[in-house]
Amino acid sequence: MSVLASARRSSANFTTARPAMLACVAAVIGGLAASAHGTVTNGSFELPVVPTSSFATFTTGSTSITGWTVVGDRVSVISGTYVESGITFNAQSGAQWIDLTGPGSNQPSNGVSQNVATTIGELYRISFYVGSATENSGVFASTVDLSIAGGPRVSFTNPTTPRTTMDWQLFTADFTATSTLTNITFFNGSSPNNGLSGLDNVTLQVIPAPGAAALLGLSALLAAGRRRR
Ligand SMILES: [Ca+2]
Repeated sequence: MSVLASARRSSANFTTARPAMLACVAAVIGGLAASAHGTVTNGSFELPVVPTSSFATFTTGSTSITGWTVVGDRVSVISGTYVESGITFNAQSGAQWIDLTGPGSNQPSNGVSQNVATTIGELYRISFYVGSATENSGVFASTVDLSIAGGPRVSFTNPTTPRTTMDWQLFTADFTATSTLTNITFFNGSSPNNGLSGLDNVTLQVIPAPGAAALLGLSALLAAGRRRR
């Protein structure tokens, strides 16, 4: 168990600590719930707002992390100003990120899951950042696993491990939707003795079909030709 994981066990569960703030967050959730087709809700893990320079832990089945359902044992949303052993565990985007290891747990089944609206037959690209750092022996190169539509877990490891801050590396995965709702689930892919599986800034975009892209290119050429004439 890592130092990071040990420290986080002492944190109070946020869901019982900040009712007023939760009410405020709920209002924001109302807006996000109507997210557009092909978008990831709360992909930057900015909700719920956790205490500055600290973190909040959410257990299995929880839907308190807006848009996501916690799977496995538990996970933590971390403030980007959280500091431990000289490392500032900064967010890649916004003020917060998520550690999928779960404090004091580190189970490979830990993660978060979301169903996104998709169009059957369309090609999508999911993009996300994996955060890594080095802290004594308990935090090292971090791995996030991704399963799309219940498919096999694919591992994404960021090998860059600074000692004073986190490095964030962008990864992408493409898939063709086979349903009007596609499940995306991120799991803790780090080894059990690693207290870090950092994830932030999950986004989804439609990749135009080759035919559509060619037509767009042709339109641009025709427009340019008209301008020259
Ligand atoms: Ca974020």
